Amino acid sequence: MKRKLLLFMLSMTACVDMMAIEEVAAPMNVYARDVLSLNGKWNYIIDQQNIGYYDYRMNPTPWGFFLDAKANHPSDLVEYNFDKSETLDVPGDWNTQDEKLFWYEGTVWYRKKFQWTPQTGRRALLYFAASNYMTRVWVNGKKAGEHEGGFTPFCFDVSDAVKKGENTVVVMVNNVRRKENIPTQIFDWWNYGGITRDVMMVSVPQIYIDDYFVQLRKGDRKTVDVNVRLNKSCAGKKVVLSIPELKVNKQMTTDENGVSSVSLRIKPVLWSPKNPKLYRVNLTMEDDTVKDEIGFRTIETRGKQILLNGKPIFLKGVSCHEETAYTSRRCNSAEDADTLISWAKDLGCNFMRLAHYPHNEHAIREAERQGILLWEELPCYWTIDWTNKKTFACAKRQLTDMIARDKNRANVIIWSIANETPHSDARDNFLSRLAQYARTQDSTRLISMAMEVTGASNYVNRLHDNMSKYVDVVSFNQYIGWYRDVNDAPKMKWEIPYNKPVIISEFGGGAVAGFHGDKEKRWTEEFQENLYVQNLAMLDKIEGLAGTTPWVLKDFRSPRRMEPVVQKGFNRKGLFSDQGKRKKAFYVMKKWYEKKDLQYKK
Ligand code: GCB
Repeated sequence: MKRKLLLFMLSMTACVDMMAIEEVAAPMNVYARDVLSLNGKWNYIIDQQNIGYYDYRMNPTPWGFFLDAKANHPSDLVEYNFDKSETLDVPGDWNTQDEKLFWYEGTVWYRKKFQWTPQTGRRALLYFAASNYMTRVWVNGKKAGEHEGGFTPFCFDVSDAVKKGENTVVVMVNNVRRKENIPTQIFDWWNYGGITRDVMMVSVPQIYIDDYFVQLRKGDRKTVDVNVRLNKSCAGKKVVLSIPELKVNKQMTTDENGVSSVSLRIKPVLWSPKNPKLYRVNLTMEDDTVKDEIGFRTIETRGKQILLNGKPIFLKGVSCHEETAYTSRRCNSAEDADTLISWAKDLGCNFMRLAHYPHNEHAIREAERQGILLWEELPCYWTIDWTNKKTFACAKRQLTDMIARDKNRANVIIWSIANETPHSDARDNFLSRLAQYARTQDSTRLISMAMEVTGASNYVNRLHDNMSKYVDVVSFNQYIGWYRDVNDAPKMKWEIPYNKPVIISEFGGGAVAGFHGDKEKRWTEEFQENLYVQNLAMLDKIEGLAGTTPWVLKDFRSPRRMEPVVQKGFNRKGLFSDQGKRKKAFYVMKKWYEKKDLQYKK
């Protein structure tokens, strides 16, 4: 009995333990918390040589820009001034906000002032939905922490750094491309830099619900597995889960890890593209309540089929970058996502491949509300530094954070771990560990990756990839008609020796909207149209084809596409132009999807 009491007291001290400024897990569903948005105008300073961080011997300087110093005396020397500097909008990439920064790859310092009132018994977190690529953060001159990776959230407990009244946050963002980064040095999209997503202060109790997973068990449409984790290892905390519409009201108790799990029998109306039904779900632990909207559905494979809620589905998809319609900047809101989703819907899609990195949470939720299934992807793109341990750790961290953020979203059905990676033992080792790890984080979704055709002789396209045994869905990109003669398409046969569903994760070719001519003439809409006609006829012959995500929804910026007459800095493979004009291939694709609807209705 005494021992029990001692253990309980020890666990209580662990619970209320004061924390230093440190990185903490980004709380699940942050938008539903008590938040103060720090979005808006931030003063910025371009720092090509990192003088705000290193001295002239390249040692970190204690007098860096993070101090946000002022010259208080006429003789003071301060060689920067945030107050007098221009501003950038946050969230937003820096490239499209200031002409000087369009091509810039380097460091930019940001500063924001905000009012804060610390509340007794509550902690203050500083949350970044993402900033690209390397980020360092200071609050009132104190270092909060650093983060690597441009597309996933991160969060610091800054309770011990904030004060009543005016506070300052200074952020150093650097988007230099490096061989060891994820993504690596080269990639076919614009390297948008800056604080590209929302920033906010989050007020939470000392002990709060940090993470939860409320999802139907794989293959079981009536059992929901619930797992709740507190931010601290506190035993004996009561957590109440309620789903009013399903008459669920369940009290759970945390174990010594601050975790509580339960399985419940429910009879939900299942979420599907046709009926994207979401249920209000409330989780309460003492004075902490988190409200979410969660949909229930199952996703599995059976042989070469993908089953949604137990029934075969054809994934009528399209690939898409996180770049806005019309303005071609980084997306960062539900409205930005909405336009792209509406274009995908016009095409007849029920599925989108969010290439080639995790997109923002607003986009995921908007797609969920609108019944669009999603493929989410890690930026393990092309030839990354397979043998570098830090690179693996970075990829694993991005995978953890992507799954942690979106694992309650009914529309997310596929975690993709890579795109077009060259075969080698080192790559297999790296990616197989990622795939296995993904399953430990989420046992309910499908794993895939965009592979490449490994050999084509005598018009037989072979897909032999050691990674096939680690994925649930075999997906690959192929560019017959663009990087290879379109007249080969009718002769093509396929060798895909796996009893798994197949997704063609990319095919397509470039065209300039409004440029017409012969179908043999590259860059005309007719060339692209013919390419689609030939490709779709060819894809129809693939046994086990369960979906396609043609490349790509809209023309997007890429520094690899600098041909000055047609490309002008854009990859022109869009079915829509960057200005939203539909190209002829759009109608070919749409018609093919209409045909699929009829086939799948049978
Ligand atoms: C690919 C890549 C994609 C490129 C595309 C292209 O295979 O996965 O990122 O943009 O080809 O346009 O060449």
